[in-house]
Amino acid sequence: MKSIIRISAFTFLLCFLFGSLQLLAQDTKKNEVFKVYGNCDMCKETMEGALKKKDGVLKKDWDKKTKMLTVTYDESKITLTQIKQKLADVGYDTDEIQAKDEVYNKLHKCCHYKRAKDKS
Ligand SMILES: [Cu+2]
Repeated sequence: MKSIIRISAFTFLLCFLFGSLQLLAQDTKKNEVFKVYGNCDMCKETMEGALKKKDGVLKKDWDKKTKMLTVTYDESKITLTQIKQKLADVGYDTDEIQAKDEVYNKLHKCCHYKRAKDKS
């Protein structure tokens, strides 16, 4: 009889631990919406392709009209700045991080969006 109590207590403890671990894991999920400069569907593909699940980006959706990118990411794996850096690496500016000119220049002609830092 004693062992049954012990086993159920153990099971209960396990469930409790597992449950709280799952809660902790969910807590690291974050949602952000921010502007990414771009033009067209090709831009959307490039941007979204740069943000990978294995790096911690769970969901991404760039709106061509509003130029707003909605991301859901795992804070324990990637930071918002790192996400913006990844976008800059493939040629897309955010207000925080700008792409290098050489990367921007390599973008397809139709993807040459008007840059925030453009003087023209
Ligand atoms: Cu484009």
